[in-house]
Amino acid sequence: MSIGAFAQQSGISAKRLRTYASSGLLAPVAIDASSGYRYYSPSQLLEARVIDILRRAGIPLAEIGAFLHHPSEEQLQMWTIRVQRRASCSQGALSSVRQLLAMGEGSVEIEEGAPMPRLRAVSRSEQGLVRHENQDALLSNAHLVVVADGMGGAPGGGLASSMAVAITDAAFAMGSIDELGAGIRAANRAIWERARTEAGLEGMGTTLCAAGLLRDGALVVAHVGDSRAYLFHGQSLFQMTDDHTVTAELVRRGELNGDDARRHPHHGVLTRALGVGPEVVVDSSSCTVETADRVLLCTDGVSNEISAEEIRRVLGGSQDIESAAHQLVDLVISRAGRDDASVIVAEVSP
Ligand SMILES: [Mn+2]
Repeated sequence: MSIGAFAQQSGISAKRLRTYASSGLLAPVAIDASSGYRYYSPSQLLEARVIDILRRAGIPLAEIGAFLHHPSEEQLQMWTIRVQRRASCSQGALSSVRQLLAMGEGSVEIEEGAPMPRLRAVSRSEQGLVRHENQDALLSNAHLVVVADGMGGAPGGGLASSMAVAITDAAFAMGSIDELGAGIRAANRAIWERARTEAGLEGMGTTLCAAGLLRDGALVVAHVGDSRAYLFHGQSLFQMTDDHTVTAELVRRGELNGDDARRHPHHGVLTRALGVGPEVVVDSSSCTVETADRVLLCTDGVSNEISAEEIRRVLGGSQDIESAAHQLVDLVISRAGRDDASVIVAEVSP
């Protein structure tokens, strides 16, 4: 079928079909070498419909690509939770604006006695077998949890991760998601400056993953690299971060499946880290949380050894966060992982 006929049959414009193709989705079955005309097969109509419906639901094209390779009920569930959480965040924001406007000038203050949720956190970090120091750094307080996984050998790696968590902590005052992102960018610049001016520190860098509670009760997550944040709500586990690694990006584009990624020669190679350049792009997201929701931050020494399903079972099966943190790290140790392994398990409490 010509692209025009396919567009008519599928109800998707030719322009959008070209966009999908350039994103690695729904490639034409043939392209005429001389004219450049694209041809589609009628058997691609179903896939075209699925792609277009998911896109209209706000799912990024990269995630759609990975889903088409391995369609799963789990992924649909995760998207459902995400869509619900986005909607409730937006509704919350709109009703806050309504309240603020109704209260008028001078009302932009925290109500006295208004319940402000807190995080209660437990950290555990275990040194790996490869190095002589643990280069993971962790920080937790009532409103912020941060993990960072340093790289670049001693002493740079450990210094970079400690600088990253300290600067992020200093910048975050529960104000906004932008404040958290700005703190992480400030940490990036500080590490980069120090790495290029101080002897023996060149090449140091770090990942960073942070989750903070805002005054309005929203949870904001920001990260660079492959340290992860998960939200455990009800009995569902939702990964809130996408790894910035070569293989994870190939998987998101649908060019590699998860099993092959583990054996890929570039497995674990970061595409973003703090300290490697003057600027860094920070990914961030936010959601509403409820009392008893649990947040897990972990470094790749954990996520490389245990699966999301194992994490879900531990978080769902443990009485308290202390035992959850211990069980997670014990599980990693039982796999004889060679990397530093760190977790922070936090619980939202009133
Ligand atoms: Mn690591």
